[in-house]
Amino acid sequence: MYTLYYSPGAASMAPQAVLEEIAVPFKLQKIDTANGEHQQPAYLALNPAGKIPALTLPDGTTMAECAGICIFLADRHPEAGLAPAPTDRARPAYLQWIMHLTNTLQPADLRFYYSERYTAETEGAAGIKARAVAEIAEIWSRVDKHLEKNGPYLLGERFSAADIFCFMLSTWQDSCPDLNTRFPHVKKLADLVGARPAVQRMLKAN
Ligand SMILES: N[C@@H](CCC(=O)N[C@@H](CS)C(=O)NCC(=O)O)C(=O)O
Repeated sequence: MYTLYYSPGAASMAPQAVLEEIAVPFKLQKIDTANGEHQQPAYLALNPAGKIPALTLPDGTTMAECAGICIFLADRHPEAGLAPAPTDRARPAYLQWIMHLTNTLQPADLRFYYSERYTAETEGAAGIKARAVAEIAEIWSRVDKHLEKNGPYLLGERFSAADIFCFMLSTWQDSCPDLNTRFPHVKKLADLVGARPAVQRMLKAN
């Protein structure tokens, strides 16, 4: 059985929604980040980076990185139809979107939520946060334009794990409070993904 180490509202949401979509048995193990459980030896033994999420596989090995976990699970369970196969023409765009989101939007969100970690001077945090807000809006704007032309999903009519990843990021709205009004095509994708029973189950646990 899979075990997903999660924290409510954290980057474990996308892997959890993917697990729900592929409908395999899995266990949720909550990590109390507010009390620093993710920095304790027991969790660091699973993920030395001390970040949420981590996933223990049925064979006992553990992996981390939310985008990697989503890609792995979608490939390991192709019957769920969450990922174009490596030979599929949609595969490059699928990988491009997940990697783009995890390499641009997600780090900008981290700079917003943990701005004090990105400066050695306490007064520097506000500027880092402000820059992150601007960058996050720029990235959402590009995603919105893509969806306007090619939506409703990142791969057009085809739903994939990339949309689940995009959905997770769209729920972090403190860093983009006007997302729903400014980026209506992102909102449309989020509404479609958020209405899926598997995603609803994930949201309930968060
Ligand atoms: N690169 C990691 C980043 C994960 C990450 O930063 N997770 C946050 C929660 S959303 C976390 O663990 N925060 C606790 C901390 O950094 O102290 C991934 O994509 O899985």
